[in-house]
Amino acid sequence: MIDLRSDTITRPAEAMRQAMARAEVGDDVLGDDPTVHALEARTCEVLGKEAAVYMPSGTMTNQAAIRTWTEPGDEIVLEACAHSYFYESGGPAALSGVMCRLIEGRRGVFTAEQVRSSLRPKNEHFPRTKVVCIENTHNRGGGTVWPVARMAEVAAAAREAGLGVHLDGARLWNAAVASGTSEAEYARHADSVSVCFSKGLGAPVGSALAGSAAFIARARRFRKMFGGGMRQAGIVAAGALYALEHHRGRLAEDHAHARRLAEGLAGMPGVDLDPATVETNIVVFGVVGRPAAEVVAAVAEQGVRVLATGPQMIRAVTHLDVSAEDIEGALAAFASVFGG
Ligand code: TLP
Repeated sequence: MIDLRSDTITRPAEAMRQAMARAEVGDDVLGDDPTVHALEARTCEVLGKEAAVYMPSGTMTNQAAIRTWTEPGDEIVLEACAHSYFYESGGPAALSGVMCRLIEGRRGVFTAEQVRSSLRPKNEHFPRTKVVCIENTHNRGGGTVWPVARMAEVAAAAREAGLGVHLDGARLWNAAVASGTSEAEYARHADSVSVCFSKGLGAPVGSALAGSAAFIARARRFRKMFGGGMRQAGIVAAGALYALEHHRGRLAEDHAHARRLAEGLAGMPGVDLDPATVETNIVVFGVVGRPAAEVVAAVAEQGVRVLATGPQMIRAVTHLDVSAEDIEGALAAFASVFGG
């Protein structure tokens, strides 16, 4: 099987498993786990933030951040296809009781002007808007990288209006490698940042939320409330720490594989894809004249797994466990299905 459904599917290799097996542990809810502390400290360094907290998933870091920024009845501003809105099971409504004000981005990226025009004056009729959320890279946008200048403009518009900025940086590592802008440089334009160790970095479990000490202290309470306080979490944190130290540098390889996949696919009849839109490890393409689900089933029969992300839309994601030969294998399977 060549599994391109997501970069979440990687399994820890031997060296990572060794690091996990050797990890020193303690009860993290009681603040005693040295490996979790080390991961949180290293995450702060990489992001240039004061404090960080380890959590089981990216969904939890995003939702805990939203809850930390708001009170029920408040409003958050997000892109219309943002993961926190689109793929987190209605979390903002259920867990924070907030309204979502949506902005239509261009492949997930929006402008400062769009932020300004979505805001309303302070008045008792309106919900209190608290935070603008940015997703970099943008998943449904197709792994889109935010130029740091655009992020700075959007952050300035948010701050002018007294709003916070939350960055869903589940794939910030990919954005940093693709753009040459460091994670810390991006994170400077956000007050809270969520990063994930179990996507491109290939760890089995976990994300971190970073920000000011006061923000993270409040977020810790919501981690506990949402059931994310883990005990001897050092075992999994060690995998995350290993990933952070060893797997960031190799992401360019995943991006090259995605580009090769996109170039191959773009030449096939029935595929709607401009390879220039593929900036990182996510390839999103349209299928013309037949349902995406049918194409997904047909390539699965040939040992290639991808996801239908819309009636006519397919997503393929490259990662640590995909080789250059796998990409050629996937292209051969697609060619036989599309008749390229
Ligand atoms: N994305 C998953 C699915 O949920 C769609 C994937 O396969 O890409 N932020 C972003 C930008 C994400 O892409 C994801 C996961 C999350 C947050 C949530 O992370 P987890 O899966 O750890 O809850």
